[in-house]
Amino acid sequence: MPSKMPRQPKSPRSSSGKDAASKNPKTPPLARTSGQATKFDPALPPPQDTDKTAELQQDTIVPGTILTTNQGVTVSDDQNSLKSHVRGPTLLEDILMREKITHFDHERIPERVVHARGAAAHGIFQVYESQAPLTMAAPLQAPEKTTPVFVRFSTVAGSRGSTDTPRDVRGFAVKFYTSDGVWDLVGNNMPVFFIQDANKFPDLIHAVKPEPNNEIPQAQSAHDTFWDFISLTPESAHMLMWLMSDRAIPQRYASMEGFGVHTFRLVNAGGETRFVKFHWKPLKGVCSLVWEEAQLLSGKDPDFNRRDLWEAIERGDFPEWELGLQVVEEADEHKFGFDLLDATKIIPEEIVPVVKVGKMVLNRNPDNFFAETEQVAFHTGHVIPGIDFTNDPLLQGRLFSYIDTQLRRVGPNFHELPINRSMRTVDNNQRDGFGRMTINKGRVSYFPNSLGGGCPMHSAGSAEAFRSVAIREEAGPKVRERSPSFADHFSQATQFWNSMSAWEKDHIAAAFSFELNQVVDEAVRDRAMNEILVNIAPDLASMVSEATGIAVHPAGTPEAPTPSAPTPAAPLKDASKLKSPALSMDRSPPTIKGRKVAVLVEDGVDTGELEAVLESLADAELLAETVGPYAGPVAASKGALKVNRAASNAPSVIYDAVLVPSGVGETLAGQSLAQRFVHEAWRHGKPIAVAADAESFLEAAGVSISSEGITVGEASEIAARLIRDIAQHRFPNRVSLLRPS
Ligand code: HDE
Repeated sequence: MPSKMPRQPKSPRSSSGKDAASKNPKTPPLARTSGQATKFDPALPPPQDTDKTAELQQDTIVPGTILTTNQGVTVSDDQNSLKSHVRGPTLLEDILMREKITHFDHERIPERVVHARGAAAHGIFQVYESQAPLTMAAPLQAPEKTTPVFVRFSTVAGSRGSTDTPRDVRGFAVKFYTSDGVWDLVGNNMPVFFIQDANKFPDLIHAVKPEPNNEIPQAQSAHDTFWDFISLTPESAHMLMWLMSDRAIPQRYASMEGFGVHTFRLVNAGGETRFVKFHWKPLKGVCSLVWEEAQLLSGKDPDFNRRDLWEAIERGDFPEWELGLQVVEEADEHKFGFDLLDATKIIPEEIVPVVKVGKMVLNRNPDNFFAETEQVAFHTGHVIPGIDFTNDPLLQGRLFSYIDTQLRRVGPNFHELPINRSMRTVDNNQRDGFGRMTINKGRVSYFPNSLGGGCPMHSAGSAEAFRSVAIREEAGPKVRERSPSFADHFSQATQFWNSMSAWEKDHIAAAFSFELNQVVDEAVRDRAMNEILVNIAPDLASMVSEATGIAVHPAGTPEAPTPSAPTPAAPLKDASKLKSPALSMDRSPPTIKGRKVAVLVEDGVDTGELEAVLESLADAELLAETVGPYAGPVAASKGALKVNRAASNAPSVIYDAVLVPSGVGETLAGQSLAQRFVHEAWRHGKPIAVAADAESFLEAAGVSISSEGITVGEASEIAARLIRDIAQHRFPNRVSLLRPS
């Protein structure tokens, strides 16, 4: 029989909702106190408050040996339907077949309207020091306390079955199972957004999604409708810069930054409130792919990012991020020259530093993709005491949209599903609906009541209850308008451009050129150039103009656009000097742990040397794989050597670096597949190290030996030099993407 994990009740909590143990070490963890909803069998031991894994186990099924129906009846034969005779028609009476097929017919739920493709993992969050002066938020109180989290990364535009590596924004959604209830920080890997008002979201998404007549193209912004919308929406200029940068093609989820995007509020126990922007800083550093690599990966390994996340966690190389806070005092709200409520703006880190207050570690893969990754339901409105909202009109719209979408996608009782349910017992008068799981006892499901002793009661006087901050709103007429303080659409786009290194500018201009070369409509191309790019940076516009053939209309000519067109409400600032160095990715990652090296092997490889190389790479915490002509053995100097991967199945784009040991160069030089392998690695800026006898192989592959990050040397030294070069991530100056040689 399939067996459930040992049965435990859902975690009972103290009525205050705080982890009693963390306050008073003498109190047994999670002692049951009066006032709290209890489970049917209170005699069973409660799980640890902080252990979501244990809590999930009560719904985790381990496969057994005996096949049953959904009603628990043992099945004798599940491969043949019931027929009137051996060659006769199937009978309506075949309850076994009907149950099986009907369930199958209903296996899918609607995919997310955006962010459909994603991957997720469990983990924990721990604060470094109490942030009680800033906020009551439970995970930010005590360093000795861990809060379970479930994090889902996603792309936006593609369907659930699309690829991991399109040019796109990545979702970075964190569910904290806190002792005060669930808190969702539903962010992205970019700190700004395309639009300022939620009312435009359906337009944006309709424009970027596949075009409605033919559902083409999948998971791409490089098409007419996206650029039509964007070129008419100057508020998107800043986000467009992020999207055209390599941030839109992250190398791995573990090397992405995350951002809450909106300005939120922190609230402390005294009711004081401050503005805050949330950041996630990856401890692996911020690293991206290059565009051609991302495109190749889409075909060769569409699961590239989710595979990396899964495998890293399986081998114990846990992805980690620090939570950063940018805190702004209420009194400073208007000192920035842009509006904190405008989600198209960042607060440069050089102006308000990001203070790192805690760490999140992802340490467990889900057991079941559907039950966890697909059914997880995030909502920006899932907040706990200590966190509150601002009037950002994008955030305000999200507060409506997420609950609405979960009701449609997962159902009214989505909060009861194991992956969504609060670690704190839920107790209210909401009842019924599809798939209700709890059996709520008693006659009373209303308030006020006397028959239920007035329970469950409001916690009006409790300091720990959620109550919205009593912000004093300005008086004014009810309007359907954008605030004039949201009118500067270009300064921060220019600031982004100014903050980039030369190779990053090259990649951004190449990305714009790729996209606009894909756009067919001449008016859209023209508008993207002359209404948007020209207003961001003239040098960007001329680089893209050269690579697309779209003319820049000189100032003073009839076609010349108005700066900040089409409807500037304020004069365009001189942004040419704005710069925020923190925006650049031009820095080496702090660790090389877990990077993958392809070691190309063939008949004739020197076994001793290969073993030494593999040992050096392993000592540096790199993952080396031998890549041969096929997955079987090659004839090495000391006999048959089983290789890890066949070159036909393991393209260079799945590796970070390539090494060619001695004894194989000549053979490889005659193989077009091997040549393509190193040529691509070279084009994509990856470190390459080859033994001296493989120099001619590099030449045959069209690799410029004098370029940075290429080592040709003695067998004893190439591994060390490759390790040193891997520490730089890439050598992006080798090949211009805008003007490829
Ligand atoms: Fe979302 N967004 N969004 N979004 N969003 C959804 O909720 C929406 C926005 C983000 O892994 C939907 O469960 C509106 C900004 C992530 O499950 C939906 C607006 C940011 C995820 C929705 C925005 C995000 C979503 C679709 C404009 C970064 C995936 C399915 C106001 C801060 C979460 C779902 C996951 C998902 C609406 C803009 C992040 C329809 C209306 C800005 C990471 O509710």
